[in-house]
Amino acid sequence: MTMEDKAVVIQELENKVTITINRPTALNAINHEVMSTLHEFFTKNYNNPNIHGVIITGQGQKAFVAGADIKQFIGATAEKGSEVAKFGHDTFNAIEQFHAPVIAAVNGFALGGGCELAMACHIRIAAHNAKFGQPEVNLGLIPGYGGSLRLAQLVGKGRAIEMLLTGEPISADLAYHYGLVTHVVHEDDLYAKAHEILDKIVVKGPKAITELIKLVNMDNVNNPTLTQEYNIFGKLMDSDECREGVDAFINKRKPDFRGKN
Ligand code: CO8
Repeated sequence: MTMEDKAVVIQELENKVTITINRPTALNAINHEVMSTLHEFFTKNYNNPNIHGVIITGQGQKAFVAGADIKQFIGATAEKGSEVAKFGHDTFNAIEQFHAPVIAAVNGFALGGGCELAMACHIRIAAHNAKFGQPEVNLGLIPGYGGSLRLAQLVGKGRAIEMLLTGEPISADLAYHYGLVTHVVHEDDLYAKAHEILDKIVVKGPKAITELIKLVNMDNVNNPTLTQEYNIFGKLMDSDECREGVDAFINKRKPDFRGKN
């Protein structure tokens, strides 16, 4: 298997790791291979002193990550749905609690699980063409990787609930205005900006950096909203509403949710 065939490409240079989600034909949607590679990296390397910082991005010009792979939702039971969502939670919690800074360099669509991946990172920066959203309601679903909690934490409850209930994406500029990202730059400058931020952090005391990351994210350890979310996600996945939403997405038509349960 060449590097180009891998769903996630991990490169290390001078103690900084770049993780690229590499499924551009599916807009970098998160399948099992993507999630298990992220899980392995962030759990195995926790406290690895040789890793001073991480940048996560998506391959290509169009997407950071357009969500979980919807094509894998077909035929899922409630139990399987909760199990897959919980594995995503474990992975994103490991990112949030990582000992070194993790920056999301958002280079296009960050939707559903993609927005949730960005929100699990410590810092988010965006290219001008980035779009953020939690469109799960279009599928008769809710976020399954922590979005119900982290979006409200980052943008406030009022903005979060409008984004969650309408499923409408927002532009990079609005995301900046909401505080969801801290910088919006030209596409060509995105990685330079991510490195510039990391370079400011990696020269600081690493123990202090780790303790700050833990303190800022302490409320999310065993947070009940997170545990409820993956159970409810599973339950909704095994519903006619979700089957209609997924079928509509795959067949490129508008869903008709009325009368479904
Ligand atoms: N999953 C699978 N395939 C995808 C996804 C996705 N999330 N997003 C895009 N693709 C595929 C399309 O099906 C299409 O494939 P094909 O060429 O074979 O038809 C290809 O990528 C290109 O996409 P489009 O042709 O649709 O490109 P457009 O520019 O017309 O539209 C959009 C781009 C607006 C991003 C559109 O693709 C879209 O709406 N995608 C879905 C976005 C979405 O709903 N994301 C949320 C998914 S649910 C989720 O993330 C829940 C997280 C918790 C999961 C818990 C575990 C089970």
